[in-house]
Amino acid sequence: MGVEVHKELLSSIGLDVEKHAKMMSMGLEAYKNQFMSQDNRPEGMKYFDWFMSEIQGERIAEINKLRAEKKPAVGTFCIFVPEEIVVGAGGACYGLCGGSPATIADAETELPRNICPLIKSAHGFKLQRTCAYTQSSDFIYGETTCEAKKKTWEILDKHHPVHVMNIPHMKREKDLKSWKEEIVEFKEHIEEVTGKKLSLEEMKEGTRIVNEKRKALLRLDALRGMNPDVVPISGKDALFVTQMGFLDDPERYTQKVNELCDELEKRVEEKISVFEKDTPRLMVLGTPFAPPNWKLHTAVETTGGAIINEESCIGHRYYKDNVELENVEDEDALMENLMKRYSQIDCACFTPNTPRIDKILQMYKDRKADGVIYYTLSFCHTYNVESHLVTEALEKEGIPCLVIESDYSPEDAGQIKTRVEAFLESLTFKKKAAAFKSK
Ligand code: BJ8
Repeated sequence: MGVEVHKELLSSIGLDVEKHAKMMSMGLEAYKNQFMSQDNRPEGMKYFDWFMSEIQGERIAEINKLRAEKKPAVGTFCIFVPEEIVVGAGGACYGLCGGSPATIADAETELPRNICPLIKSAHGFKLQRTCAYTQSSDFIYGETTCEAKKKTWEILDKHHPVHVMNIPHMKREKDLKSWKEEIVEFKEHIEEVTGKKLSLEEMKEGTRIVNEKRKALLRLDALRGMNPDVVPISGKDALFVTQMGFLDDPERYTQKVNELCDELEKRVEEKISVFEKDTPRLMVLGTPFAPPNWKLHTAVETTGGAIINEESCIGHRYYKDNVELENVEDEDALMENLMKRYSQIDCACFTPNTPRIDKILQMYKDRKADGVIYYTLSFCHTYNVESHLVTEALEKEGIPCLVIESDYSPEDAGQIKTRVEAFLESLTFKKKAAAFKSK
């Protein structure tokens, strides 16, 4: 199994097979060291370990089988993609590689140095032809969320077809109206790719499947973060499970996440925690963690902290809302409900974006967290600027916060660890002082 078995297929989609194999073996090694070495992992992680070994092998074969049946394959870097429509058409909608420093130097031959590493990494994967997902895509879904992304699509389109959806930056009535039109246009684009009209029933079925996936993830989120005395799974494992939700077949994935959650429920009942009692519980806020970006989670959880939630697009922002299906009798009603669901995403590209701040404060209280880390990728202006408003609100509530800006290079890993260490120490001190006071 793995990439070796699928060498012929990988080369037929234009992948640089040799370079790809080297990168995969490094990725698998990193996974082994950082994930499989953790103690007391839930049994249910075995499926995800297997999936990691087949991430660019068996799963790519599945996607290409769908393509051979004229089903769409759509790659994306953003959660604004109406994946329900792709799934409804029987296709695959997945996140593309964009979390590795190994492709950045190549990307910088076409893109400026001082833009966010996610965009450069993704662009570099296309230039190097080392992401089997990108190579398998009928088209890449682009959106107009940030300046760097929307200009990169014009350059990326020279190498691979890109369909750009205009995401408004405000949520007034006229903006929402145009958003709905964009979703209709996306659906028409899928129909062009497949050469077949999509029925309402197909789209409703796609919506049902994706709703179930998000429900399973929300269940995982609650199990890992809402029980103050027990953390039944490490933050790193929970992050990895969430990351794989952007790649795996949605129905199989939902089943596996629910199986994992059944096991975690038992662990909570039996008080089986992967962290010692009184380990500081941290929420992470900010920009997405595209795999293999595990730097922050590794730093926190090898330093004595537990990450109990990601307020991020590879995290709570992705699965917090579902699409209403009740009483949907025609296509217009479904498009309206899709628009309503997607416009609840509180990405920092919107102005104003106050619901995000209210949500963060509520999440903090619900999870009885001890502190937060506001994480932004370097040169992500929207999240970086918004951190001012978020930290101001946190400060008012007396919530301890550490702000970290980082890229994908391993160079600042030591420095991050030191800052996290100092932060955790201050939280532990605070906790002890509070316990002493209440005696
Ligand atoms: S909905 S957060 S996935 S846009 S980190 S590329 S914003 S400069 S990833 Fe995002 Fe969609 Fe919003 Fe989520 Fe630009 Fe910032 Fe880079 Fe970003």
